[in-house]
Amino acid sequence: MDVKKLMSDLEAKHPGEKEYLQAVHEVLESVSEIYDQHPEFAKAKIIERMVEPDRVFTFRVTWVDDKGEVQTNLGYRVQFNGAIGPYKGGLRFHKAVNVSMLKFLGFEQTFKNALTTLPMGGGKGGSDFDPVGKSDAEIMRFCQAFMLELWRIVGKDTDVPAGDVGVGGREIGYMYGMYTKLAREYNVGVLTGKGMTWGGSKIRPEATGFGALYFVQHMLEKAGKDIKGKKLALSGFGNVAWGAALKTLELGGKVVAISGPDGVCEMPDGITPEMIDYMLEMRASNRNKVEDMATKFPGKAKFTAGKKAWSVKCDIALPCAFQNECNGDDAKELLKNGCWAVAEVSNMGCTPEAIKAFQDAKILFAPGKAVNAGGVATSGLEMTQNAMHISWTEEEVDKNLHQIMHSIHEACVKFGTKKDGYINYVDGANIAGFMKVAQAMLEQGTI
Ligand code: 2IT
Repeated sequence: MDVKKLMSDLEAKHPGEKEYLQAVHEVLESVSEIYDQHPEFAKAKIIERMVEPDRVFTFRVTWVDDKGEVQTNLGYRVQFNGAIGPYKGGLRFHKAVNVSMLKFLGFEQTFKNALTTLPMGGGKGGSDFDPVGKSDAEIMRFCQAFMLELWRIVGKDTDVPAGDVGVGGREIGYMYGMYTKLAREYNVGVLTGKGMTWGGSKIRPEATGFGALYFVQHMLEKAGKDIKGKKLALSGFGNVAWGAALKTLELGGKVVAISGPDGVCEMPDGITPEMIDYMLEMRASNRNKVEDMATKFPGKAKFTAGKKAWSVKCDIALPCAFQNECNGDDAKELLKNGCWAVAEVSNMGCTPEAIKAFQDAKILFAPGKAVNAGGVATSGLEMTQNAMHISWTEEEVDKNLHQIMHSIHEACVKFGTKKDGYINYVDGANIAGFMKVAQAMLEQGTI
């Protein structure tokens, strides 16, 4: 595979789509060798087909704010790859959302979903709507206006969105309400992350964070280590960081930092259950400030403006917020402070420079598409329960989630172990996901 040529062709075709090109480049680097061992892939032009989304929808979303002013945002749904099942992936509401960001996320989602062992294709969507500072009524009106367009695109067997950054249970509820009104279809399978009284799955809210910690447990176990008593630094304070903090405590680890766009909260004695509960209020307030934690718990959390979680001394770092939130300089600082394991819980949380620094230092590093796959996997379990018109118990869902994370870890080890014994989890995840999607595309012919 000529990675350079493929990349320069893509750059010419999609100039300026930075995040998308970054995500594609990483996968091409990982799969290049195995691709060349399978001439049937090149013959069918699998890679040239796989890097392009099946289709991209763009639409206008117009709504009225609390002052009575008319607002217009852009809405998107990227149906990236449907080879192994209906499109599946979250909706992101964030002011920086654009086609490049959603294409990168849809591309990553395709491989992630393949890793879950469940039959789900890759998709992603969202809007440049900025939830920061918005009232609950504004959130509702925006979600309803967004669904006025989205409902024609999605469906339980075609495309099943869920939450992502800026979209949680509340937003899914408002969108679902509008969907049933428009489609007059009360089948609960069209969105996941639903409420517990209308088709949601137990453990789905916690699943991304819980799954990440299960993955970390397997990774540590394989390296002969244990999470008990270890210090963890987390970025963000949203749904993902919340679930990760809950499970960390349960497993005997100590969360010593969380962060936000405004700075970092350091907690030398570790986060407490009350503080973890408060993270939910912080998210719901739409203030987007981690400083609120230090204001609420003055003796326990110390806020420093303008600093990242990576400035706090830790054993294990968990990026839980946004793409490229940990860069080469951050990686150097983490390594200098003795950090020996990094697991991306956000999608593409580390820059290529940061990943290289971790891998050169031979510390444990695992990528988002493996670590955070528990979220979408549990969405898949929600779809299964919806299709069967039943609800599983917490124990049943958690057991399935555990098994899935175990099998993802195994797949990474199988495809990522190098001659010297070092496990390159990035290669492992990319190759395992790629092989499954490539095989499906090959068997379905040239379409
Ligand atoms: O990035 C992700 O995997 C998600 N935001 C969850 C997607 C889903 O469909 O549950």
